Amino acid sequence: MDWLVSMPKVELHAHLNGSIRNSTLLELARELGEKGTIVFSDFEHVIKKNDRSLREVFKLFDLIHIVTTDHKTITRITKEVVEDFAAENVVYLELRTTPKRNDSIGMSKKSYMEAVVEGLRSISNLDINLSSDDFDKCSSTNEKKIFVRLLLSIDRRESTESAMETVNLALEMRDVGVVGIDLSGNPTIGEWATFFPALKFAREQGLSVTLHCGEVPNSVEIQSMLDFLPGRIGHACCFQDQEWRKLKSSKIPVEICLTSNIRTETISSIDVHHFAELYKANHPIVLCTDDSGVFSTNLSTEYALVSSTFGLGRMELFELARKAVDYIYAGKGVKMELIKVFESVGRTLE
Ligand code: 6MZ
Repeated sequence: MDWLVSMPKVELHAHLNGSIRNSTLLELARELGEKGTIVFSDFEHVIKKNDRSLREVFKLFDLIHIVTTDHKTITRITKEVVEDFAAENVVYLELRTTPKRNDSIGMSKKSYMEAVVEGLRSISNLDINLSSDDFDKCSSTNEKKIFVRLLLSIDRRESTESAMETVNLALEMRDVGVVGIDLSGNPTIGEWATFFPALKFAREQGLSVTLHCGEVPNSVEIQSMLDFLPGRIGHACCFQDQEWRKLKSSKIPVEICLTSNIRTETISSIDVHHFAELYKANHPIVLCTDDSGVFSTNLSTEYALVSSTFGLGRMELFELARKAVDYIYAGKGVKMELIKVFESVGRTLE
């Protein structure tokens, strides 16, 4: 495990609010309980529950949003989440979050995202590189270096107009590290046709797009999503034979979130997870955490799980981590820097 923690890693599927530290969530919930905004004991029980259905997970997210949705808290959790990923040697992080509007506290989607960016900038003891394409341009000499890029999520509850607003915000924020758009949220809600115009526009404007795809069986939607040819998809759990064939021929990289899929009972047990089939077929895959806070995991643990379940050795785990660099949404300069990082560690393994 120590070795897996020290290995450089790339995280491409992490939701900000799902990655909140348990200790922070409990602290914030306790404070709101004292103010009478929530009943803390209800909250405590839900947070500590382990195996939740996918529906229960989305109920939990609604609770988390009550606790986290003010500017100061968003700034705090962004800082903590990046620090946690850096601490386990994640060298490139694509962090995704849903810009939220809350008129009662004067929050717009834009001010929400500004709070996120403030969180990134407030990290003083890390070499955090937001807009530059080159590690060497970092001024400080701290040992931990991490590139962070942002994806703006469209929640499946949103309207076309609201989704379009998020895409326009992403375009405005390209110079502070926004590289793409994600479609996420409760997969039993919303229609592909609602989001399609905004996603198409995003891509036409040069943003990368990743989609939560096949979290529940929905053949029509899965086919439409694969036809869209997104840059990556997340999960791909409930695919039929025909969809597997289409996915494999498309070579669309899949963000694999093992613990999340097991905890939400989207996959019945780890040994039958489609990781094995995609890995054997040499299909592009990247191991990710999804919601490290909600599912009590981290990226090193996900690699350890692959090792213990599917028997991958050190070289194979390292290759898996290294190949993820091919699927990042940041530009060429960042890719080159990451290749160098992996090359230098790779030499010590030969
Ligand atoms: C689909 C998910 C998710 O955006 O508030 N989210 N959407 N499937 C999943 N796997 C179980 N995990 C998280 O982070 C939390 C939001 O991310 C999406 C949900 O919309 C959730 O409300 P942000 O930072």
